[in-house]
Amino acid sequence: MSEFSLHPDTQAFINRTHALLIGDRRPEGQDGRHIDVINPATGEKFTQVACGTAEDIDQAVSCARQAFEDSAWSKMTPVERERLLWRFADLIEANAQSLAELECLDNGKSVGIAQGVDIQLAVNFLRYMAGWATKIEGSSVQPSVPFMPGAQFHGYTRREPVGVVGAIVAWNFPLLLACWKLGPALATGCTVVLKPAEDTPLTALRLGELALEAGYPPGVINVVPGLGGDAGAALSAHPDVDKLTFTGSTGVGKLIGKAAMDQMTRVTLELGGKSPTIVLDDADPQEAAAGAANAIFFNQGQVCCAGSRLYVQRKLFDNLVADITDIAGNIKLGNGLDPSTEMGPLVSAVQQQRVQRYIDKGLTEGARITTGGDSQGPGFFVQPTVVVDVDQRSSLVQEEIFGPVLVAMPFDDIDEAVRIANDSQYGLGASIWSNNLSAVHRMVPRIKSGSVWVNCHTALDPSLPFGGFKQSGLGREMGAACIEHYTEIKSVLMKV
Ligand code: TXE
Repeated sequence: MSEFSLHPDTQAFINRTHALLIGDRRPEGQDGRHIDVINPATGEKFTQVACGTAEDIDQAVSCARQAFEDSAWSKMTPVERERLLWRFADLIEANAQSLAELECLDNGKSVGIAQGVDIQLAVNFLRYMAGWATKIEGSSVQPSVPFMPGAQFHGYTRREPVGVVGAIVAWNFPLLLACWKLGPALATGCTVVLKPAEDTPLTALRLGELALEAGYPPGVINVVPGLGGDAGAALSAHPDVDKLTFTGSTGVGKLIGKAAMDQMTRVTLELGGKSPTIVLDDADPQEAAAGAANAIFFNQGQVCCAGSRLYVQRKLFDNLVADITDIAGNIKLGNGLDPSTEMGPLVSAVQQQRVQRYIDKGLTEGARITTGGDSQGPGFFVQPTVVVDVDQRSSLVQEEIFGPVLVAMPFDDIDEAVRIANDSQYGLGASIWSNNLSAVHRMVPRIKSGSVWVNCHTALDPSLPFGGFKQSGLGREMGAACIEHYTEIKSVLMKV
């Protein structure tokens, strides 16, 4: 299929037919339709997967419900759940090369990034969550009930798995995002129906197979690729789903949130962003330039917390923009299967066109490009682009572009930096580049975002919760915080 050789497991996987995974069955979608899987580096179809429908979702949910109630899973001890999660993580690690190649073919990112970042983060996270399986605790209290004088009580709380989880994920980190949902669900004893994005269904299906191989009872993890408006909407409106967890656009997140509220389904939403990178004038200029470039160009800018707005204190502005322009201009674009590639294509023609439209609109509004600005093919490539002379209220600065486009603006003092950094409907991440500890500590509480990084950007650790303020979402992934989102709390009061 290309001049690059693939691991035999990757080739074998591609050559197979890709049905849905419901329990341990592999049905075709009810209406027999398929989703073409396109290699973003070439624009060519290289395989196809079954396209699940609302009826398939219904079957998967009922399978997940049965598995949730079946003693093979519901009576499994926390220690056994911990061991299973470790086994699952070990299997992912053992298959890292082929999973990384599948991610590359499906999403466009380089094999090196897929293996070293996506898969490594996923494995670390699953192992971190495995530890939580044995540490889910309630608390005991000393109740006194005023209208029952003299009575003695034993009061305590329990945390119980929320039940059947509907997980809908985006295409920018297909395997990692799926694991962010699977980890807490499996640690707490939930079951899952996972709907991957239509652009990137492969690693989700492979994860489902590896979960069965690890020893999860059939039905604990079900994978139904399908279209958002059909399978996705059916999963979000399903009355027998207890919790929805979503990563994707803010627009779709709101639809899912509304559907969830109609059924009182628990919901966590990890949505869009327009995260600021703020460079103070005492920062190490070289580190800040490399960091700011990586903050936006990593994963082709298709990162929810990408540092897409760069604010630089005026003294440093011109030099820093020149350095980033230089870095961006030297990034080697190419097929992610080529080890020398530094940046792959965007995920789809739709995304490529969307990003290009933003750049073109910016130009008509008077913005100036210091490097990049064009798309190229074959494949869905967009050059790393740096834009200056932009207005803070323009669409380039206010809207999520989700591509390798950096807008850079100067500021004069910290108050201005905080004000323009917070001048966004989003609040997912922000980074501050400075060696002035006191300035950093004064800024951190004033930044309205779920994560603040200092002298780094998009640095993730499983123990730190990740999620958004404002329109960037509801709830948190990772850390102890996510356990709360996958459990219900029950209060027990016993008169003794
Ligand atoms: O996302 P969608 P799209 C942003 C980014 C990007 C834009 C469009 O700006 O350019 O969104 O991307 C499923 N009910 N982000 O259209 O539609 C869909 O099948 C239920 C940022 O690809 O949000 C897929 O599985 N589900 C974001 C998932 O939602 C529905 C990452 C995400 O797709 C649905 C991705 C519906 N009605 C895009 N419609 C981030 N910040 O990480 C779609 N889906």
